Amino acid sequence: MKPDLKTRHGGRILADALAAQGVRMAFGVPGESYLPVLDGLHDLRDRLSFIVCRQEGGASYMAEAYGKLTGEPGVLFVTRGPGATNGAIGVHTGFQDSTPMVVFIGQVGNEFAEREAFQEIDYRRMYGQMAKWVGQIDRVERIPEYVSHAFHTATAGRPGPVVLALPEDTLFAQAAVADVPRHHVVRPAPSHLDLESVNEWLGKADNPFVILGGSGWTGEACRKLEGWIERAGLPVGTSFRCQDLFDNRSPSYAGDVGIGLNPKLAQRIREADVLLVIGARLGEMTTSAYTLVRAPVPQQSLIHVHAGAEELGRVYRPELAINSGYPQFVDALSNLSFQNSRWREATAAARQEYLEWTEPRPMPGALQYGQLIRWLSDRLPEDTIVAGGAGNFAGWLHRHFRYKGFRTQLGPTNGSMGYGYPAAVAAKLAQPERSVIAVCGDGDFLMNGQEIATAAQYGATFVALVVNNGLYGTIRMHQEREYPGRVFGTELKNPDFAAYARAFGGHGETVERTDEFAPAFERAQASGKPAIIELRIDPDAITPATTLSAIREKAIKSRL
Ligand SMILES: Cc1ncc(C[n+]2csc(CCOP(=O)(O)OP(=O)(O)O)c2C)c(N)n1
Ligand SMILES: [Mg+2]
Repeated sequence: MKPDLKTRHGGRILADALAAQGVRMAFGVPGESYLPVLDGLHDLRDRLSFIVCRQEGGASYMAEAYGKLTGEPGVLFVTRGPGATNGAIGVHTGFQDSTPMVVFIGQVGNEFAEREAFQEIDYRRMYGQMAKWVGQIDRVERIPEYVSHAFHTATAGRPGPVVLALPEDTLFAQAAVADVPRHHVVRPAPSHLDLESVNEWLGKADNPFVILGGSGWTGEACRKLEGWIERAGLPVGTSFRCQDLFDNRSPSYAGDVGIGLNPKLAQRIREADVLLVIGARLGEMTTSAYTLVRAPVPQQSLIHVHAGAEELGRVYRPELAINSGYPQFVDALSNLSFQNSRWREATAAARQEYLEWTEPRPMPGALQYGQLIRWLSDRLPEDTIVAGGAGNFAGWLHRHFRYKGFRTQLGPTNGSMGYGYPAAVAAKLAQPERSVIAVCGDGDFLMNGQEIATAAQYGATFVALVVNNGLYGTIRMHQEREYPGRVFGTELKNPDFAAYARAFGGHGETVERTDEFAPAFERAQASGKPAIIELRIDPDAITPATTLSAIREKAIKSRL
């Protein structure tokens, strides 16, 4: 029997398709190009909230952070040309971070296509390299099929962004079509043979090391793996900005394998005989520019486990290439067990090195930023979500904060500035019961600081730290190393960030000394408003370990 189908316009069909896929929150900036979608979302407003943002850059980061945090595709709506171009940053981030996302973009009607009509862009070409798939829905009755395809593609194997263009005529047209049920998340599992080989290679390893990374994990899989690794006595590192995949307090945790890597940890990885890599792509940041693991044939026996078949053998020719989802691999791994006292000794030594490396050191100035990060790490609830952006200020966070559970870190592995603030907004809206903080640089924050308006509008209350050194510090550091003393294009004149927060109805604090921080943080938390604490640090304190002046002097000496 044929179902009794109601006729709906394209916008409503699309909104219903999203609800059928399980979407409960979407982010965007409106445009006249997709008015029927807004009308459809209006009907579903009790089930699906649409978070209206101030700039598509912020909105796309929010959708990305939502996808990263929940594992469900982050959904973004942007308008034609200008919206699509502003929104590209979150799509690039989602691609490099393997985050499931589905991005909808308004498109000129088919009657004007290919004329370079108002704001017209061919999104297949524009987003071709940044998305897993780019489609355009030209027939209203096929909307449910395209949406189902998009959600399957975004979540399958190695997750990533999918882009769908919505020509105006498709959205205004009417059809009587059925919804498609929720997508499956398609992930492979390892074979018996894969497990036998892992058993064999690990069994004969004297000096193995495990690296975890990537997306597609679950909290349960992480906890299970933690137990297994601790029983086996293996040392573990986490790839760049994936520090929350393993409890940093575990005796097996040896540190993060990213920028500002502990040299002793680097040596351990270089000298490992077997490297078990689960989920990490082994990208440039994780491999210290492909030096920890030699390309294309690694010096270590590499066991590479990845959910995306195309990632296996892409850079490295592994000894074992295992195409598997991570919960599936961890389940299978539980059937193996190892006892090796040499591993335990190495793990204990690696742990000791981690503890020494992550102790905050004194830095120039009255504000000891490293100590503040450690204070927060010791004091915040274990499941606090810490959203960070890109810049040297993040180095202290990576080094001194101890992540204690799955999805407590939101960071852009593509090093994209402006991420932390909107990511924190999305995190607080997605999981309001958890505490959230954002850690931003002065340059980094103002790339999306306008989203404090979104935080205020929707009641996303959390504390953001803005680390003010009056510099695009990272670039200044590289500049001093390459062209010492020739400062150019890296200095910033900043606003009063506390006043900025207040102008949006938020709470603002300015902290110049270490002992001012704790009371300022308490006040900010108690304010019940989106809060900003500006941290005025000494610009000479350029990393947790060195100063700008030391870098300059070294560069000058090396040129004499
Ligand atoms: C969107 C974007 N633009 C530019 C860069 C290049 N970049 C990397 S770090 C950085 C400076 C960061 O400055 P700030 O946020 O103040 O942090 P600091 O390094 O001073 O701690 C720049 C410009 C980038 N990574 N992302
Ligand atoms: Mg700065």
